[in-house]
Amino acid sequence: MRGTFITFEGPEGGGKSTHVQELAEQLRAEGRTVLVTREPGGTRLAELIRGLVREEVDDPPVTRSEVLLFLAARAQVVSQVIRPALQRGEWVICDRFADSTFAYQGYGRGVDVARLKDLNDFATEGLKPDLTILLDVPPETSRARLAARQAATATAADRIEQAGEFFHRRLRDGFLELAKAEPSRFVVIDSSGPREEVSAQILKAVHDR
Ligand code: Z5A
Repeated sequence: MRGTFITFEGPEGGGKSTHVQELAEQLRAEGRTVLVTREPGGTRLAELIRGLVREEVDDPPVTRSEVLLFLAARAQVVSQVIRPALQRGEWVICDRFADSTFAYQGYGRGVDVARLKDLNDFATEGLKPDLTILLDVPPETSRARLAARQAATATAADRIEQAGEFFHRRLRDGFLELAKAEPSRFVVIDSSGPREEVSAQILKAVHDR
């Protein structure tokens, strides 16, 4: 028996972490067994990789290393966490997945997206989400939300958040292009509105599918 695999994608500050938790609670309230995980992360090794790719250092990973680090983290979480849960028939909700590699390293950093798709298939053994919710926000909203959160929590922007305006515009356009190419898998939701409205649209999209 196979479970249901839902991923959340989009630029930073789109509300993925917020809405992943809310959707999980709503589905649990309907009596479903839900496993929540995130990328990069979700296993010991993948969480270590998360720290490595985000830290601001003098010798940051070159783009090829960055790709391989994200894919190594994905291979771990897919084989140790996501596939076993799907095989148990559970619902799995993942905060970011393969489309983040295509958007950030492909559209953002300029790596050939077709090549990334091949490498990603190797890492995931071809696992694809049943539904991908793209929480779309313009870069201005993204920046404003992150600045507010950083001020509230006294934290600094990480290495990837610090990439320039042009990078962030390219990756947002990249996400929208990925969604356009696979309309049966993606639902695009404007996440710049009030949180309750976004949450209701997400639940409706899940029920509709
Ligand atoms: N990355 C990559 O390059 N390649 C890959 O293959 C993968 C990832 C898998 C992961 O960092 C980084 O790795 C990420 C992509 C890259 N790069 N960056 N930068 P992360 O997981 O820490 O970062 P994130 O995924 O971008 O998450 P985030 O910054 O925490 O954003 P979010 O999860 O989308 O949003 P949130 O935390 O739920 O909300 C942000 C704030 O906005 C928060 O204060 C909320 O209370 C507020 N919020 C949320 N919704 C609303 C609404 N509707 N109105 C007002 N305020 C709201």
